[in-house]
Amino acid sequence: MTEFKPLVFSGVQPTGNLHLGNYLGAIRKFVALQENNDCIYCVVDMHALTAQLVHEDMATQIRSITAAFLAAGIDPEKHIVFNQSQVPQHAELAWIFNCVARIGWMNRMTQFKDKAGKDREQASLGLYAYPSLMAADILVYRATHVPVGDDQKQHLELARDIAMKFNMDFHDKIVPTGLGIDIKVGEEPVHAYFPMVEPLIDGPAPRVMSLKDGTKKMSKSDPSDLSRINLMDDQDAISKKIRKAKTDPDALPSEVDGLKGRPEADNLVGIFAALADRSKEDVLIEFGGQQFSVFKPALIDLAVNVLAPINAEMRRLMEDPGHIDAVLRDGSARARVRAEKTMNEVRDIIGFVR
Ligand code: AQP
Repeated sequence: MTEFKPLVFSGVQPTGNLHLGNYLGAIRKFVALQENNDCIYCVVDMHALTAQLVHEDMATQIRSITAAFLAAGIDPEKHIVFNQSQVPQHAELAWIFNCVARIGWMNRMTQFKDKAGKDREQASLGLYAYPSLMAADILVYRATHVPVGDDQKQHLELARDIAMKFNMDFHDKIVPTGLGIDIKVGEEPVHAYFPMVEPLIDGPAPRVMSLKDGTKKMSKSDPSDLSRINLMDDQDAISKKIRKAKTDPDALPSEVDGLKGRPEADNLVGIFAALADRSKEDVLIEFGGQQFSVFKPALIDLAVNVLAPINAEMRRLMEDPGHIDAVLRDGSARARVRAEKTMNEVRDIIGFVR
């Protein structure tokens, strides 16, 4: 059975300050994966239009996410760093996927329900079709692995459904053109053009929660800035936010089971573990039985140590927007070559004349 060549793809929206959840759930994993993989990392600026059309600071936001990628340690020469709107093939494949995806599938997407809120009639068509563009982002490179936070799991399942339906519907077109390869879906071998993407969601903090409410995801759009640690926060802000983070009155347990029913404690231990590259078990061996008055200062020191160099490098990079734009132009040119190859093959499979 032929395998798809492993390729990592992921993206981040330029929709506000990057926070610790984006860093631990996504960007930190991007950095680790680049050691042994071919990687493509994208600032998904077209996705940013789905919830809000007009962004006065769009260009700055795009540069800021790019700066975060570079400051965290992503190598834009060995890998590809670019912004989505410079590679129109994403939108072209998304249209085809809009015609592959079923309305019933889209209706099940919980992120649409959350983001559209009560007034669904007023949500943009783009917000509804967001997961189809996300599938195109990944599959226009026929990427196989996608590091994301836990909140994106459902969208990746949809990307697999779209890939599978395309593979099935065009089965007799893929085989004669010789463009597909054999993959195994469960026990069944299937001749496929698009791979079944694998989400990479592991680690001790796959879903970093709000510092104010351990049952809510840490999010850029939370109106309370105290709910999140921003990558651009200085030492004082980080320290204040962790000191004010909601906790319960009990000491930390010695085992992970003891975190059940204690969402805030679980969240802070998960953050500590992810920042220190340790497991939660290991962190609790050190801090089990201790009060938050001991744990929080240790977490502050750790967070400042990890985030301060990234913060300083992001500020330095942001002073030279010309350099950031050049990185994006170069990455986009290389991404376009790969994406156009896929699109030519997709056009042939569909039967478009070219
Ligand atoms: N709280 C989180 N914990 C772990 N991972 C997270 N991610 C986002 N929030 C958390 C991951 O970060 C990557 C980029 O996310 P995005 O900016 O493209 O979209 P998002 O998930 O909509 O981010 P936000 O911050 O939550 O923004 P809003 O407030 O606009 O909804 C993704 O891999 C995501 O999983």
